[in-house]
Amino acid sequence: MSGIVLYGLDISPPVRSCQLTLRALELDYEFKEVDLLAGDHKKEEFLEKNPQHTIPLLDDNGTLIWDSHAIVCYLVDKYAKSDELYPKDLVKRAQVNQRLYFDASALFMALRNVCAPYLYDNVTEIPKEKANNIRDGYGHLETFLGENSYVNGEIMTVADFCCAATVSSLPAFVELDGEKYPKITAWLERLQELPYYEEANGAGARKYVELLKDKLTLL
Ligand SMILES: N[C@@H](CCC(=O)N[C@@H](CS)C(=O)NCC(=O)O)C(=O)O
Repeated sequence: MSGIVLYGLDISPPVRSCQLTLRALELDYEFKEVDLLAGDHKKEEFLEKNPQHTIPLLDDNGTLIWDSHAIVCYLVDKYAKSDELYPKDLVKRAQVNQRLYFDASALFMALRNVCAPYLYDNVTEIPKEKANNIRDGYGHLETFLGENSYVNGEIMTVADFCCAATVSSLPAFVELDGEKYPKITAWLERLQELPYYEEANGAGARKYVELLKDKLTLL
């Protein structure tokens, strides 16, 4: 064992982006399940490690890091044989960071703002503005992809893992219309060809969609 522990749940999109990165880097790791619905993340033992009580949480031989975007960058910087997944070049890195922050602040938040009220407070209606935030996220990503194979050009980076983990989960709330978003659809199909995609993201994303689809009503 490498001494790397990932705390999470496979239905969680940001946990899955870390799993995609760990698998892309061919790193061994232990997966410790944190059951959010059972309140594991609010227990003293977990709060001591991550006072923000979010998953994923990485424990790399005692170094604790949370927020999936920080985790995936750290993993590539520390363990990758090349900088392809998270370039060291200042401009390229800034461009990848832009997509990472887009996922962190817009795309994933559009999902979380619907999912969390349902899971924790049984809010079963999706107000128009929250559904529109999801549609805006799809629209921006479609534009970013343009004629490129990946979100930052022709080379796959950790930004693809973060955005894909979220986008493959969003159909739980707003359908991803292949005719309206052909670039996103083709990009997801491209990522699905990765040998580790299904285990790291595909299965968990399907579970997430099955768990939540049709439980909420669009207003
Ligand atoms: N920006 C964070 C978001 C993490 C997040 O919100 N995770 C959710 C599960 S998908 C969670 O831990 N929710 C429990 C809580 O916030 O108390 C990341 O990328 O790691």
